[in-house]
Amino acid sequence: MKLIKDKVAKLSFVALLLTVTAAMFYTPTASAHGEKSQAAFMRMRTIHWYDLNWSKEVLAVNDTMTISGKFLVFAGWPETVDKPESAFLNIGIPGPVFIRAGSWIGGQLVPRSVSLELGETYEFKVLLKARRPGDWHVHTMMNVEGGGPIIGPGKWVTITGSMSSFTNPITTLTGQTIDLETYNLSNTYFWHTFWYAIGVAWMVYWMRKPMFVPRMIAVDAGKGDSLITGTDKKVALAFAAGSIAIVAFTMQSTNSQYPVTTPLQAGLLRGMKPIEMPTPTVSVKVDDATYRVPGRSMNMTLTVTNNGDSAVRLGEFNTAGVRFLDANVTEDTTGYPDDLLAPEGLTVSDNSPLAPGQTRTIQVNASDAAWEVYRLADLIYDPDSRFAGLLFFHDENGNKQVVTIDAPLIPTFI
Ligand SMILES: [Cu+2]
Repeated sequence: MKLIKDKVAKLSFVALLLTVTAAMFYTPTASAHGEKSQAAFMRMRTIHWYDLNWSKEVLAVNDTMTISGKFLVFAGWPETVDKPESAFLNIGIPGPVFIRAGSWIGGQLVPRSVSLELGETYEFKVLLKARRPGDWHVHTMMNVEGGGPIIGPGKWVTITGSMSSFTNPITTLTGQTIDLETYNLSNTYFWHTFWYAIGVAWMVYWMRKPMFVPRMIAVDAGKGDSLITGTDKKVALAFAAGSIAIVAFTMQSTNSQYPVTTPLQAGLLRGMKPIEMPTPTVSVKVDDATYRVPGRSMNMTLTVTNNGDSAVRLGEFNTAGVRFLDANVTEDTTGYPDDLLAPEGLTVSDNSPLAPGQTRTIQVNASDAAWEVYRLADLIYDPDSRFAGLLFFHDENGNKQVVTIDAPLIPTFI
């Protein structure tokens, strides 16, 4: 009996060790960071990110890269998300593995929150400087006050090198060049330690003598005054006067060491310059749109009219960052994130060139694992079964034009 017990104990121990080891080595790599769990219709009907470009996929610590592109603030903005009256162009990374050296909307530096208009398209650029080695999934994103984070497509970027070599030099308007990575750190440490030590010294001064029971007895016996001696009063005065003197003196010396300081710069930036988008010469009417539940595709019936002077073909449908392409018309050359790119995801019933002046009704099928992986299929759980997206038409000269579509998206069940 004992033998069996020992064996069981031993085996349990081995099992425990294995579990712990397995847990230590199991590092799941998430391919999306937050956006998948957000309501599908919100992702489809808020901000459309497109023409994205990541200038690098691998870079060393201290090197810079840019993420640039355009975003369209969808006109049919959901009710439960405040209008982007006050929004902030952010970047989605796990802490400052990069630092944001600059960000621009329409050519203007945007270190503060900005006002965006529904229906407008803006051009943006973010300059990132690598700080921490590793593989990072870098997202463009927009924080909307009263709305939350609106997460754009994420792409894996690798940083090599060593974080200890990271520097962040800036030259102030007083002509001094400092490294923001370490600037003022020793000063911060010094003053916190200094005042902490004074606090401790005050406590230790009183803790030298018995603290509780004898004092309680003395107070109870009506001899409380005997507990504070003349020396104690002098020491208390020294601490009080000393503290005030140190504050006054060091404030003065700080002011003379840094004679020019300004308050924190803040305030909403209005008047962001949108792109003057040419009125599309292709007009599209969504006759109906459905998706299979369960399934990984959506179908649309579109009536397309070409009012331009060059024949066009449908090259892409883009919704919630997922790009469905018709490989016969276009291919991606920007290194768009694999998991969001369906290079042959778009099937069009008749995608022959649509001549100027012609109208054609087409069946369009957008199909890819991304529909399920990114949980756009979870629209079935949303309280507003409508979608929105961008269609890209290509003309004979290789010009591209964008048409926004939106319509109800009706589920079909098997
Ligand atoms: Cu991510």
